Amino acid sequence: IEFYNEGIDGTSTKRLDLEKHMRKATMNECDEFTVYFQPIISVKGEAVCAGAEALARWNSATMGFINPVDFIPLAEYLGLINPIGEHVLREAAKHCRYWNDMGYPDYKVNVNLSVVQLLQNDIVKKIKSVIDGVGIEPENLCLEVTESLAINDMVRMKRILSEIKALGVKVALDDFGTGNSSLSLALELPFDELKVDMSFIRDIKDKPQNQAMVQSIIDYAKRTKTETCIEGIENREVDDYIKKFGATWHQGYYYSKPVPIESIEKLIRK
Ligand code: G
Ligand code: MN
Repeated sequence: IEFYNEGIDGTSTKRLDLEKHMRKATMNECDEFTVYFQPIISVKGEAVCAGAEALARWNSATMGFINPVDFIPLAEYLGLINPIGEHVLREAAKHCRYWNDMGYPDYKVNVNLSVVQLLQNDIVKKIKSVIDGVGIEPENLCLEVTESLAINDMVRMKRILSEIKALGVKVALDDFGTGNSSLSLALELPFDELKVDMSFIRDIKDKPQNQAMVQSIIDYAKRTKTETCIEGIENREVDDYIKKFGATWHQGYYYSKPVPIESIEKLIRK
């Protein structure tokens, strides 16, 4: 006996629709996928914008504006994250090169890289071709990866990340502190930057455990000459409070939500 309800049909039709339109969008040079930017603030001295994290958005001609949580997992499953991710990487690098040429030579751009992209045999070649094609300084590009790496072959991941770093590109461990193996992963792989997950930050003022954990992560990073970025800062109170931890960068809605290119240019010129 099989049970049927309208919900099953509804979701599978919607998923098929999404899939159909996503395939079509990737065949059209991915131009429906735009890049939003969220500023990353250097807090070592006076707070100044140091660059931005690039975040993909899908502005579908037929389905409207679709958020990453609703299309990235499917794009990963279908392998379409490869062309989409490469498009996002190229666009982000182009904008960064532009900022660098316009008098901000140290501005950097952080781009999220899915583990599906990292598993492509020619990923290092692809990254190199973006850097060379766009002409961005490799050290102004930072690729963010997550712990989902760990479920794959560690030896292979170590080799790929080392090859990426050999291009001069920086590598960050995103959402650090969540998942099972983040500490061992940080020890095992050569990261330049740890991004402290926003779940530690939300109620940090009332949670001594969170304070201890964030301070420990930053102390560890300092000892190992790794940079740190605290994510998910939503208000001034938290921003002021966490300054004492001494991270390299702060990021979050308090400074700005992810915004389209025109808006980020106004923010970074301040
Ligand atoms: O996994 P990663 O850290 O790349 O995720 C970034 C996501 O976090 C983006 O979708 C962005 O919109 C969201 N984000 C960025 N800053 C904040 C914040 O201050 N609060 C919340 N709730 N979400 C944020
Ligand atoms: Mn990220």
